[in-house]
Amino acid sequence: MKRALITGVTGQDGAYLSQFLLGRGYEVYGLLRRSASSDVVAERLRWLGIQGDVQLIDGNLTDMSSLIRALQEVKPDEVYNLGAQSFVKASWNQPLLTGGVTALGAGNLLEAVRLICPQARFYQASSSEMYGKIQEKVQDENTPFYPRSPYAVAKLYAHWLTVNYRESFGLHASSGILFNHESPLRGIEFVTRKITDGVARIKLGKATELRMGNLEATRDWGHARDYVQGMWLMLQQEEPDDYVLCTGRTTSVRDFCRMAFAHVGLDWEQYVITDASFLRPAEVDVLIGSAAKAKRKLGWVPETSLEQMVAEMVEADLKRHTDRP
Ligand code: NDP
Ligand code: GDR
Repeated sequence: MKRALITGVTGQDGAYLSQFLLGRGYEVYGLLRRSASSDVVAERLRWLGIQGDVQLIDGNLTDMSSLIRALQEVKPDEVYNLGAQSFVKASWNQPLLTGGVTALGAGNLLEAVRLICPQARFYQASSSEMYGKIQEKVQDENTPFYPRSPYAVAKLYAHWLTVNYRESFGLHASSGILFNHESPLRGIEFVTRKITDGVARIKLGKATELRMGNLEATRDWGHARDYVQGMWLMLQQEEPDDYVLCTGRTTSVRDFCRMAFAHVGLDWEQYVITDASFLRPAEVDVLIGSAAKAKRKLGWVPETSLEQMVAEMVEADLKRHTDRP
């Protein structure tokens, strides 16, 4: 039986990846950072009905000793580094914490893997945010990076360190440059979930408006369930490498609003209000990727359409608000 250690196991991707790996017969271990709200910490694993199947180990990406201990205990075949301060907007308010967790945390983990279990295969959660200020119409593995936030700068450090540890020490370390992916388990602060939650509240009479930032930004949105399979596929290859995962379709925040409100028969323009407090000091205007390499080498293609995902997310939020009045 293979053993996997996942950092960020309590997040959206950690939950879906755990479910996927358990389905493949893996023993799944997740790094859990200490929190005062420990009752809600495994909420996403609970949502998927797998909270009892994932073995949680205390640790923090900023505490190298805890990573060493976790690796010694688990002896993993595969390590997935999904842990991060992942909310772009918050990274301007907490740039150093973001660097500490998202950049140096990855460094801590790579170094711990090198020392404790250099045979383990390593996955780094890189991001399309690294492209930032777009210089090419469609982004792929060869597109130059131009990060536009402290978060993206931190991700770039972790990305290059992953490449460097592969080239310097021969680690089987791969980096997935993933474009935005969403689901009913997406954090509420991210735009898609904020919208579907807002739609559900308005539909059920619990709110009358939805305050939003930049409606013109466009993103290449896929479903997290599809993307975690791509992560796993990267680690099954003989040679480590870097891969873009995306859908190849871009949609504006405005159109996402339109689709989500339309799903419950409402006109978004009656409810959405723009509010400058949700704007960012610097914006990533457009993202649209090409996953041609992942398709060719991994046989990976996303299965869920944007329309299906919007419907799934709105329905899940309607249910949440109906179940919890
Ligand atoms: P989430 O924000 O949902 O999850 C982040 C996870 O990181 C949580 O489990 C969180 O734990 C954990 N974490 C935060 N700080 C630490 C720390 N100091 N030590 C250990 N763990 C920590 O992110 P997603 O699931 O959406 O994304 C997974 C990864 O993929 C992230 O690295 C993200 O930056 C990256 N990514 C995401 C994309 C997306 O569209 N979703 C696209 C590209 C990259 P806790 O529950 O305690 O807060
Ligand atoms: P992003 O995701 O920054 O792309 O990072 P987010 O959903 O936060 O923003 C997407 C776009 O929507 C615009 N926007 C708003 N965003 C939020 N959160 N709230 C609003 O009210 C709002 N109004 C408009 C934003 O300005 C932006 O243009 C996500 C994270 O998961 C990262 O960790 C990951 O690396 C990237 O996706 C790929």
